Amino acid sequence: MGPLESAKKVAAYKAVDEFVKNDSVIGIGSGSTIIYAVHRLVERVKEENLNVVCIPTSFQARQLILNNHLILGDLETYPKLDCAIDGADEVDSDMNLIKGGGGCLLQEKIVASCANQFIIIADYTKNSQQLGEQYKKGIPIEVVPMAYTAIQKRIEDNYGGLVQVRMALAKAGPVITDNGNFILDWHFPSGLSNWNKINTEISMMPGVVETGLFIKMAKKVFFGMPDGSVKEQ
Ligand code: ABF
Repeated sequence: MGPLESAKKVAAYKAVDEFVKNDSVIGIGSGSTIIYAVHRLVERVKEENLNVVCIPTSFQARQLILNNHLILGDLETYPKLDCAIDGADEVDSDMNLIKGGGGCLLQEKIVASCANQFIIIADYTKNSQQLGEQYKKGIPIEVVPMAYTAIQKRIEDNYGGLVQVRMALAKAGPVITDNGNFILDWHFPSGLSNWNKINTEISMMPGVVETGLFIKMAKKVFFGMPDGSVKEQ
């Protein structure tokens, strides 16, 4: 296993060991780092006979839960979670996150908002002073398809930068989210900092379903470091 994968693994294992308790309801995020968290959860369920209900944040997370024979729940039955564990694309020094590189931001944010504790697991490449310092793919914004051009132009006019529709791999058409929407990726100009205000303004634009800006939602971030240690923020 290379240093990046090892870093994801140590962060995920530490988060699961610290935050998952018996008789709890846990949100399961999306991406590659969460896979290690699920592996650790499976180990603990077997070793400690833990009773844990898992709430998915995406089709991928649902498959992960089912394939690992964990207990699958949903927000209708469990609207209050003890904890949600998820990855991130970037974390700044104020605990602002960019999420949604994998396209699952909407359900991730809904599940995180229902959790008493929202915990982020990430490798060292996600650790930034300011958003945009490490992550170069922009801020994902999930939009209703008919509104995408209007929102694209409004964001560019209001804040600058470039807003692109996320295209499927073969570029045959736009990526469609688990919720039937498009994703815009906003390559924002440097120098922006008032993310709380910007997030509120963009969220208010008709047709915007959700942004990939997670502002001060995370209680704790575990960064796996290249030397095998875990840095906590
Ligand atoms: C999800 O997966 C996202 O919000 C984020 O885009 C991504 C992180 O993936 P990885 O763990 O593969 O870096 O949590």
